[in-house]
Amino acid sequence: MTDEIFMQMAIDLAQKGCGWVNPNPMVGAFIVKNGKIIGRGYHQKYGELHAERHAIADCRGSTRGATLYVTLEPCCHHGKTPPCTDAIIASGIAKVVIGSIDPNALVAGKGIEILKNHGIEVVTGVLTEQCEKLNEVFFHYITKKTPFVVLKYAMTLDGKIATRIGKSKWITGESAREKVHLSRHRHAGIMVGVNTVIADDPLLTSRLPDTKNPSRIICDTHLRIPIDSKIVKTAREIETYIATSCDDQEKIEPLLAAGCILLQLPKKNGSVNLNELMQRLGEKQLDSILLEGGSTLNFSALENGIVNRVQAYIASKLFGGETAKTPVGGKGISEVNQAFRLKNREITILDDDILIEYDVMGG
Ligand code: AOF
Ligand code: ZN
Repeated sequence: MTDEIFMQMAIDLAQKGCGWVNPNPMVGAFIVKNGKIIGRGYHQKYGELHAERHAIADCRGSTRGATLYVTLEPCCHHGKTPPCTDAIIASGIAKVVIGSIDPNALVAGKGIEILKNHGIEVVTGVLTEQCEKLNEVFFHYITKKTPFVVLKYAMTLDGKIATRIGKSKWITGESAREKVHLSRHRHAGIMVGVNTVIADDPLLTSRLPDTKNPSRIICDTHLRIPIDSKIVKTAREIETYIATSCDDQEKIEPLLAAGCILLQLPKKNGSVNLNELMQRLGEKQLDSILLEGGSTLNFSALENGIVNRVQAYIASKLFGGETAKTPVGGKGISEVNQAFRLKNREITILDDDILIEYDVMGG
């Protein structure tokens, strides 16, 4: 029972690294001696000290004989920092309680083995499910090498994302919108289709204090993005990728001059190949993407199997209108058994609105 309490505290502490550590994992650690907490630490920023080293450095008094609680198996490789197993062994810690095994091939059980070989008692399986959930993005990215994609939309209770004349500000209330901005901070990238840029001229930034802006990815097969759009005008300050199949130098040059990064991709069914785009973004260390529409790109993303989660914000409003847009457009399916299947429902109430989240089966 005490093990679970300390592990839960380590999970909560790890979450402080959210949005700052990508594509590395969020990790939290507590060091306990004679039932008392003597040190704590978490992974704060990408490329900096790991949680275990922060916790050891935080200890007042001797760590000899103490127990380390850590949400992820300690690393045993020389990366940007030396192995945490070295620091644990040197500290005289007698017992290590681990939440989840590190799927990183450089670690993957080897960290545990090294600790055991040095006579340290290792306990695994404490709040494993919660620790895996904490790092579902990392677990996905380190094994698949492509970003974890979250398809997010806000719609009215009658399933519209805009009125019949295309007005969409605002569908949901303040709390839901705040959650979306926090979500932008958490994800490495935010992706939209060029039609959304043309229609709304968005900035796609996080408006909350102490948050970071995600890289922006615009799917623009024919390079139709307006050179005077807010996205292009701010491309020097915020990393901006334009994914395109167009090789017209006259269109490319002004975008490059404005600071955009062009990703040249082949076409698939008439638009940019999204599977290849995900590979390329993975190579650029983007571990997670918030896909914010529009409806054509949303369908295409589902059809190409790149979506891992759906986040649907449902507002306490009704718009009506035969032609008012819905979240997922495109060609659609013809038979019910062709539906994209969802599982693991989670519901959050946000004042008058509701957030429903699902995992995409096979995603
Ligand atoms: C972290 N923070 O607290 C722990 C990590 O490139 P490096 O040297 O920072 O190593 C990254 C790997 O280290 C990461 O993929 C994971 O396998 C392991 N553990 N990483 O960034 C931490 N404990
Ligand atoms: Zn480490």
